[in-house]
Amino acid sequence: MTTSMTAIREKIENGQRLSFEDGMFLEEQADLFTLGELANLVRERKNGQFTYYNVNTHLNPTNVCVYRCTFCAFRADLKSPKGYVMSDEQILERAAEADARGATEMHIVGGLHHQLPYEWYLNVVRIIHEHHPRLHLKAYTAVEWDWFHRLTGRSTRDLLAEFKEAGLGSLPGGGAEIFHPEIRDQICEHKADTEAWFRIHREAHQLGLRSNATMLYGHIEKPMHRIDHLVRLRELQDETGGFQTFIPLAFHPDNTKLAAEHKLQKPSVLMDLRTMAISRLMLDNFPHIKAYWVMLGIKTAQLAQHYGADDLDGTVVHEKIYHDAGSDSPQELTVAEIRRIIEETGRIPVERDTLYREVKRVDGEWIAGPLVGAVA
Ligand code: V47
Ligand code: SF4
Repeated sequence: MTTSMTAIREKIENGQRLSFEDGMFLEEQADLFTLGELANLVRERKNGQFTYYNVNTHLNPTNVCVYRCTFCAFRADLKSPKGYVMSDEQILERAAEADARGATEMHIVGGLHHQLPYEWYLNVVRIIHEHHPRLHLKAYTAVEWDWFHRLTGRSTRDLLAEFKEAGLGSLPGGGAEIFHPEIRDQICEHKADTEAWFRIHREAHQLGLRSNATMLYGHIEKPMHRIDHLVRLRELQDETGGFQTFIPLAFHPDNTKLAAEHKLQKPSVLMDLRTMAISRLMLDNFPHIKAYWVMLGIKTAQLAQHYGADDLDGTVVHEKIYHDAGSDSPQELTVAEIRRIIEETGRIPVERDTLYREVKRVDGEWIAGPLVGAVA
């Protein structure tokens, strides 16, 4: 073991922050087992033996999108036969189905349609909240909020406040991709830039809305772009404390321009686990790290529970973004399956709601209370 690894280990054991250079060392020189051991130490310090999941569903109200992110297999052109826009009836049917199944959360994201007005997106949240107030609406990424600003000329703070009134519960972590301009300009040139992404999450936190953060890895980015991404997130978290979970998203290459142009394959399981562990180690102020099973596959998501992750996401019904890009994970998991998957890893399954309160179920009803575990 080199001096630098010894110094890094000492910092982690003493709960001290790792520097950018430490992160680069971990990326370039640490072996997988050491990364796993150290990430697990932090994971157990923060969340004990618990692994969290929720009962949720996805809603992608439209896939028609003005942007052309080169990694995206989900979007459709305005006139494409693949394009769709859901009607109010279809949206409410999905929400009713979720509510009847006992879902606590709807995760709502989609394309930025060429012709739909701002009010259409607001209406999605408003009608679901009016008919199903128990569903927590985790809706619209920073890219969508930036688009609403472009549509209306209004400030994103004002728009977030209006949506909060209409029933918005929190923001998902998408649209982050890779913040460093060397990469961002190549994979999603026109959509919300890094500054806008951070400003919108800061505003959401200041309005009392929690949010998540993601990183799309395993394509053309280099280690320094990943570490830069994590350090930037850590800085906003120092300022607001509003992030709940970080979700590393592995690039899925099928049907994407990015993979075709650069001849890219799916990242290996080794890269998935290394990225999970390094994220846990660098993001010392994030309470949770999520191994999103839809993206990683169930086996890697299980392994990840020993490489820093403490969350699996949810039952996830109707997922489209990853399945369009070649994910061979199932469309949904039952609660019994998700609990078994967690128990097989030796962890204790805990159902949480979106805000990480523990969910208790009695006779088909549920209530959310304080979280078990030692979240620091
Ligand atoms: O921003 C799109 C990614 C994100 C591909 O907040 C792709 O709890 C890989 O952010 N290969 C949207 N990734 C999904 C997202 C998310 C997922 C789960 C939980 C949460 C949360 C948020 O999906 C996009 C983009 O980074 N993405 N296409 C692809 N081919
Ligand atoms: Fe549009 Fe989102 Fe796909 Fe980019 S990732 S093309 S913004 S749907």
